[in-house]
Amino acid sequence: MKRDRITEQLNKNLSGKRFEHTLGVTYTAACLAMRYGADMDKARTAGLLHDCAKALSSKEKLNACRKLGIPISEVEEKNPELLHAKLGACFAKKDYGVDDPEILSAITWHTTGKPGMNLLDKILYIADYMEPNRDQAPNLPRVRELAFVDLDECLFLILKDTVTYLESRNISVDPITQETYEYYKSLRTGDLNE
Ligand code: DGI
Ligand code: FE
Ligand code: FE
Repeated sequence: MKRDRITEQLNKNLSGKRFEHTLGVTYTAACLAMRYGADMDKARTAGLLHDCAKALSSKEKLNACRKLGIPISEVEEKNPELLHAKLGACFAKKDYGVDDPEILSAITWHTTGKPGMNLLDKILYIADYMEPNRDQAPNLPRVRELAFVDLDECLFLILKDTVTYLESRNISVDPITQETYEYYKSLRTGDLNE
């Protein structure tokens, strides 16, 4: 599907607020792609579709995953919101005709991140966190500056604040989020090799 059709479709499927966020992520991902020489088209399509499964209720997310054969972990069972990432990648392929494995990977990992993300994964993860409509997270000015200076350092800061936030609200941290945090923390100090 062409990007303009995808945009029309999403405008129908998502709430006004979610659609605005989606456009914010799309343009922020495009800016980061410019900065780091990533594929601009892939960054825009990934941004556009990253939350395409967000409108389903928790129950619908769980049911859709069961129907599509997407495995549900214990943490996902308790926090079905997490599933919108994997489900989003599945819908992107099935309903929007996206076949590119890099785009589908970036959508799959945009919520938890994963250790050793590739450039597009990182760009989408960071764009989702810092797009212009976001205003709740701490350290947003620093994150927005760092994103254009050092992607891995930026990821570390986002993951640190995310884990701190989840723990402060007694929300269970997904093991992949925790691993991702440890991974980008260890990259800074070189602990990974010790
Ligand atoms: O979909 P968005 O709201 O744009 O952003 P997102 O895909 O990063 O999802 C954000 C939500 O995901 C936020 O409420 C925190 C939650 N989240 C991120 N990592 C974890 C998590 N929730 C749990 N339970 N565990 C995690 O590790
Ligand atoms: Fe999301
Ligand atoms: Fe998002």
